[in-house]
Amino acid sequence: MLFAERLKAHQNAVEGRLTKLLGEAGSGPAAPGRLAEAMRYATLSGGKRFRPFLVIEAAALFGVPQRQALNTAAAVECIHCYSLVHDDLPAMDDDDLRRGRPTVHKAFDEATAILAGDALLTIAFEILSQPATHPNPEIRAELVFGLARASGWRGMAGGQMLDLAAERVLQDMDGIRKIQAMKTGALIEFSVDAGAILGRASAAEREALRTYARTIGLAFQVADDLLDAEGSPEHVGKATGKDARAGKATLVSLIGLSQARENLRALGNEAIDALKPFGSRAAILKEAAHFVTHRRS
Ligand code: GRG
Repeated sequence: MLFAERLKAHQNAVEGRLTKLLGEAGSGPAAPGRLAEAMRYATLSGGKRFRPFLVIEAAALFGVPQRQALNTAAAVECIHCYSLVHDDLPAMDDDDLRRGRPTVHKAFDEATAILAGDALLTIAFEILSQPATHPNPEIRAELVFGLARASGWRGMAGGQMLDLAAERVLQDMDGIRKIQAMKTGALIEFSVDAGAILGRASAAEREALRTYARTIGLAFQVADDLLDAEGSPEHVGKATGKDARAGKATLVSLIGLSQARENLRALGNEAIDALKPFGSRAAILKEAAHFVTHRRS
C-alpha cells in the first residue's frame, strides 16, 4: 500500500476511535453538552493525524495490529488537539484559524476553549489507563508515564513556555533546537516510543527508533517554520507569517530559508539512516520521514 493510502486508512480508523471515545465522554448526564461539543469540534474532522500514524506504524514494526494501537494513537491525538486549542488562545498565539476553520475560542468562547483543552488533556490519560488500551497494566503505566513526560513541564508545555519567551530573548542554534525538541519533538518522540512499548521492543530497537523520532521531530518543526515563512493560509489551514511579525527566533530567522531547507533535507536523511537496523520492515517509516520533509500543510 502506498504511503498516502496508508495514512488515509489510519486517519479514518483514528477518526472512528476518537468519535467513539468522545461520544462516550459526552453521553453521560454529568458531561456538559457544550464542553463535549467543543472537545469534538477540536478533535474530529481535520488534521494530518501524523502522531497517531507514528504510533500505529511503530507498533506495526513489531507485529502489533492497527486495532490494538488505536486507543494509544487516539490518546496522543487528544493531547495534540488540546495543545492546539490552548496555543490558539488570545493569551498565547491568538489565532482565528486552525485546520481551515475558526479556532475553538472563536467558534465557542474563551472559557469553553480552556476547559475543552483541559478535558482533552485529561481524557488522554483516562483512555491510556483503560484495559482496552493494553491488557497488561505495566504496559499501560509505561504509556501513561511516557505521555505525561512528553506533554508536561519537561516536554511540550515547557517548550511552549520557552517558545513564548523566545519572542523577547535572542536565541542561538542550541536554544532554538531545545525549544523545538521540547515543544514539538517530545510528543512526536513519544508517539514512536509508544509503538515500541506496545510492541515490547528491545532496548536497542527502542534506542534506534528514538534517534529516528528525535530527528523527524526536529524536521517537523523546521518544516513548520518554513511553511510559516513561505506558505499561504489557504494551503496551510492557519495564519502564516506570524513568526516574522512576532520577531520570534526560529531556525529560518537564524540561518535563512535556503540553509533551513538544506537542514531539513539533512534531517530527513539522518532519520532514514536511523532505521537501518530494521531493514525493509521500516519502509513505511522511511516514507514518513520523506512526508515530513516535503509536507505542504
Ligand atoms: C499550549 C501546552 C501548549 C503547547 C502548545 C504544539 C504546540 C505547543 C503549539 C502548536 C503551535 C505550532 C504551530 C507548533 C509547531 C508544530 C506543530 C505542532 C504544528 C501543528 O501540528 P500538525 O501540523 O497539525 O500535525 P495537524 O492540524 O495536522 O494535526
